[in-house]
Amino acid sequence: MKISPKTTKIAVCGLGYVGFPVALLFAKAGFQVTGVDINEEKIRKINRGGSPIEGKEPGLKELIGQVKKTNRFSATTDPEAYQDADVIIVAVETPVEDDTHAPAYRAMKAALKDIVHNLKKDVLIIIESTVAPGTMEKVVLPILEEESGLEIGKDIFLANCPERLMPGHLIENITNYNRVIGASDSAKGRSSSGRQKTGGIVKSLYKYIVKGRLDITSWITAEIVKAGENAYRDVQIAFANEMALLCEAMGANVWEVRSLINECKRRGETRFEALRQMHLPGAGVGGHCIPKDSWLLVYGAKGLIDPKIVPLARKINNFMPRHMADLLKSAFEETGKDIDKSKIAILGYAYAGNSDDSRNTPTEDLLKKLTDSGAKIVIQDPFIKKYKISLDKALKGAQAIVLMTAHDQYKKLSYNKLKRLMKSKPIIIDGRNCFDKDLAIKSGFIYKGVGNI
Ligand code: SAJ
Repeated sequence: MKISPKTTKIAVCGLGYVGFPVALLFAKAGFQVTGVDINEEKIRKINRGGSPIEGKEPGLKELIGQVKKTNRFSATTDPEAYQDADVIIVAVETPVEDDTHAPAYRAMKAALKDIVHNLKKDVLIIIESTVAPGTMEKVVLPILEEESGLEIGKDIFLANCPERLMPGHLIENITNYNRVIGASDSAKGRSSSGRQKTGGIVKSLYKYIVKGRLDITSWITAEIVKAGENAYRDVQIAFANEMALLCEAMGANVWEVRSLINECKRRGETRFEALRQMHLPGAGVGGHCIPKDSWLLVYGAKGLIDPKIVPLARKINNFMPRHMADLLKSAFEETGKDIDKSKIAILGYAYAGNSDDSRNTPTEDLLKKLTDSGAKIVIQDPFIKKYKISLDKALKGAQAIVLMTAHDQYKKLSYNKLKRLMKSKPIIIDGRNCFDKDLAIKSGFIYKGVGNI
């Protein structure tokens, strides 16, 4: 297969935070691209020139405008659109079950079924979704081969190239992040030459939108790298959160501790191994990736080994929203006021700052913890339609602020204005170090921050 914008037709399955910008970038690069998604409202919005992504996404609006002029991109709910494609990129969600943490591949399997029933020979299928190690061989390949009667590596080609992007930085991340391409030409004989052939084709395709390095390896290695890099981040964050709890217990400020730990180096030190990068403690870890990719990683080794640190990191990070509720309760005790007669303003429902993405948001875990408190809870978030109320309205008559998300809007609040809006002895529980503790206390607030009480 020779990749060229003039001849190669691309279909992108799943038009979310990954699929939508990827489809647009390939269309901008000159390819004819069809987006396929089951959500009719989203399809209508996209074909009207709109975006399914509400949060701040630098360059996305301009990119939509540029591509619209080319007529090289359209979206549909009809899986027959795959019949015309030479390359099919799959970017659907891959959550895990809440109880067992096993992969929940409903969307993935449904997408593969739609694809396999509209497949022509010599098609290249690329999985961008993050999956548990072993999924390409044990889930994706069997669905494609058994239902089509075609053979991977001979009649159709299969690779994985896990996405590496964050809401709020989508286009920049796709363009500049190095990427890993997993290619194996058949389950039977994973010949390195086969890998290079398919891997080479995928590389020649991604070169049109990715300026970062493109490394070719096997399916399983690419699966482990992606789930692993997110588990690595989760473990780093868990260490920061445990440090915060330790600092609270020992009466130190974790932010001062963190900056001094990260300064533990020689002057002018550049050697990577000598540098420390303690992550940010906070109110919890949300999003579609970090909270579940750790479980995808350990699922891959299910029954083979019993990992310790990755599940423990999940436990520590899942505890943080509950810790926010505990800080709030202890602050109320200091005021001598009853939480059940009070209004509490929760600032931030999205899982990350300046994003509209609320998947696995830590705010939900905080709400669960506060449901029996009897307090009147108001949620404010400038990016989430349901909670788009004015800050003044949210804070008027509130006894406490619980800050869960580091939106820019919350970083410039005036303490005098807050005092005017809120009840006497007002409380600030700061889950993202957005407030200045000393200034808040000087202004008459009871302030408790994660790692800084
Ligand atoms: N968080 C902390 N402390 C930190 C960093 C993050 O508490 O030091 C929290 C955030 O507030 C958020 C959650 O963790 O609730 C996840 O934040 P994130 O910055 O990791 O954002 P994601 O999940 O959108 O992006 C991650 C990134 N993975 C890595 O950096 C290894 C991104 O590169 C991946 O592409 C993305 O997962 C993904 O799609 O897998």
